[in-house]
Amino acid sequence: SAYVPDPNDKPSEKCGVLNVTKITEHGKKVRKNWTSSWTVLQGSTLLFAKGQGGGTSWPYYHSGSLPEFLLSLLSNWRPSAKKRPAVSYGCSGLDRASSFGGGQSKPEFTVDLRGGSVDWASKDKSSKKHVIEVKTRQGTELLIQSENDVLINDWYRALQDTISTHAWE
Ligand code: I3S
Repeated sequence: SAYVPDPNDKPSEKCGVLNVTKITEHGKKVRKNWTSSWTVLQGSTLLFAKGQGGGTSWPYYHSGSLPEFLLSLLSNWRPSAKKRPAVSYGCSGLDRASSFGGGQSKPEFTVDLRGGSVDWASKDKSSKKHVIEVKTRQGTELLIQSENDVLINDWYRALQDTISTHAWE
């Protein structure tokens, strides 16, 4: 039978530009590096992409050491990763082009939200307003922020929904 969209269905993905920084990686504190990032919530995965040009740069989008960065380059060159077109994830290319100046972008990093937590960040985490703190089961902590309070409230709700509907198996 043909697929009939249910008007009550929530969109399965959400995307937009947010300011983001890691604060912890593998349970270890890392230096903040606020970056404006194309952000996609797809299922239980939260993905951050560079805005323009694509590719991976060090140190701007990588809080690890140089050897770790080189390793990440290697793993990005797996044939399986190569086959995936750069535009296969995250809302439409148009959405990205209109809000982030176009160009192809590659995922910079992804986090699995299953079993994680989302909360408003306390004042000691950042001096910025509207800051969400995301903690993952893998020991990554992120701050995401927008000056737009409507937008950030939408993200807060979407992230909360994701965590409550995608259980950790
Ligand atoms: O938590 P911190 O250390 O006060 O975070 C600030 C720093 O990352 C700062 O850069 P330097 O490490 O070069 O000082 C950033 O410019 C600030 O934006 C960070 O604080 P906020 O409150 O904006 O998250």
